[in-house]
Amino acid sequence: KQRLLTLCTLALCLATHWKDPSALAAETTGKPQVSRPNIVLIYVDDLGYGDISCNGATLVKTPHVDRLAREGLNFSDGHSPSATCTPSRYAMLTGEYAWRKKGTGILPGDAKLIIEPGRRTLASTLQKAGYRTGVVGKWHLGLGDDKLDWNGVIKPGPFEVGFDESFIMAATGDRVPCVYVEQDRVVNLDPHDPIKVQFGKPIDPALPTGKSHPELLTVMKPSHGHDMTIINGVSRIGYMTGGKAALWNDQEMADVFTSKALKFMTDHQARHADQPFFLFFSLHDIHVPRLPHPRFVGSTSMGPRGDVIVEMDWCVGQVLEKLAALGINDETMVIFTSDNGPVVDDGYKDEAVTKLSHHQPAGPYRGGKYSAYEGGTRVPFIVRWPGRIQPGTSKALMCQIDFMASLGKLVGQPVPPLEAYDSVDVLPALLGESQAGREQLVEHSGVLGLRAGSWKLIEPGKAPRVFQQTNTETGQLPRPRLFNLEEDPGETRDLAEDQPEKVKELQALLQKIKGE
Ligand code: NG6
Ligand code: CA
Repeated sequence: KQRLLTLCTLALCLATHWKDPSALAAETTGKPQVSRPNIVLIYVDDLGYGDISCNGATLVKTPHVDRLAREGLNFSDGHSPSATCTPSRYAMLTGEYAWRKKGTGILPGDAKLIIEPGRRTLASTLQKAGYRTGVVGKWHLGLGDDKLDWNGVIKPGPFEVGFDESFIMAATGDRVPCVYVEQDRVVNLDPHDPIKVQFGKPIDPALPTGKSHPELLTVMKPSHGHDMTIINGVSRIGYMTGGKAALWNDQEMADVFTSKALKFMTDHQARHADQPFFLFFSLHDIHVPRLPHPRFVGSTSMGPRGDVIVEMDWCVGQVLEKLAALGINDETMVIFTSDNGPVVDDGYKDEAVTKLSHHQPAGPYRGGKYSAYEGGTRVPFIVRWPGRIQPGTSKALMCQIDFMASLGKLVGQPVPPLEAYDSVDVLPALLGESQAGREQLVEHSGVLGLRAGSWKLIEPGKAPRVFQQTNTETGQLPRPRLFNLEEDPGETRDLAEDQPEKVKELQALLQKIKGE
């Protein structure tokens, strides 16, 4: 009898505590419950924590992003998985830290796809839950295999890793090939003018490059690197010949990507409104070369770097306007974040340094893109879902690598832990129902850093104190470093010498996570 009573009490407990969280939200907000919202992931390139006005910027205004923050949850401790692009995207899409896998560093433009076809990804997880999925914008995860021919079918690519639709650029704006790839083909390719792409050595040494013919660089000149094939008056990384009719127009890129993103949503609502959609809208802005559309030129005092922030904000505004026009605001989760921290001079003479003034791209944090300091990975991180998420701010420790486990949980497709090894279900924090995010997070740049509680350990590294070309403080020293971010968010006081026990403890934890 006693046993029965215990069982009953237990059942009662479960019944009251295991309430469907979405039902709870519906009770509190009075709005209809949706457990499979549309998801728009706006992934900005190289945007720093402090580059948006809702996070303190004053020399540039970002009204549309600010609106997202006002109507959604603005996280102050949200991270990209890495301090550069390819590893961040790899980790976000696979749920596996990129440093676990060789070949996931910044990729050249002719790299083969680094995610194994058929492998579970964020996109394929959502597909399994009945979503139609699309990617628009920067890819930078490699395309094809050893036999890749840019003039034929480009495969494997987004289709093989969970996307139904795709309109992308292969790598970055500053490297070849400078063409768009729609579904699995180069857009506007003239078969009589085939494309050739090569990295390392020139395809035809007689052709002018940024290095040999700087007088041909009529639009923008490099400050370091970026002195190879000239396209649209800008020299790039790598060599490319042919494909003249297919070349993109840099100043129109934001418009092109935005129109494709809007079209994906409009078409979806017209043809598949019974299904939810996932749109990975991966902007080229605010990466170099920073060449905004003429209508944004001069919109800030900061030169092109400021102007492309305004352009990026316009892209966000277009998405929000479209969601409203389609009447799907309430049932759409918009995630706004960036693939790594900010950089000022990333290889072109674009006045970013001279016109920076008192703007702080990383906000109160030290370092930026490429750095082990917080500025490397602590990025804008905003989630809006009017039907479900209460507006506010959150200090929870968050990382994009957790989208897979968290969103999988949300949409009823929990991800088997071994298929997204490092992805943690932090759904309650993502929805603002809890202030507890990750217990620990490995930050990745040239070295690893470990966040645990208020502590941060940076592994010893061999890099110089500052990367001269980009003027980035690397955060690396030949010995471990320790900071208490609660008291010292700017990482100004290294406590490693004072607290050797703490260093040891965190080192042991990091070894364990690394599997060593
Ligand atoms: C670096 C480039 C930099 C940028 C970066 C990738 C040079 C000297 N620097 O190698 O300009 O393109 O790669 O940026 O070539 S990321 O955001 O895609 O990671
Ligand atoms: Ca980037």
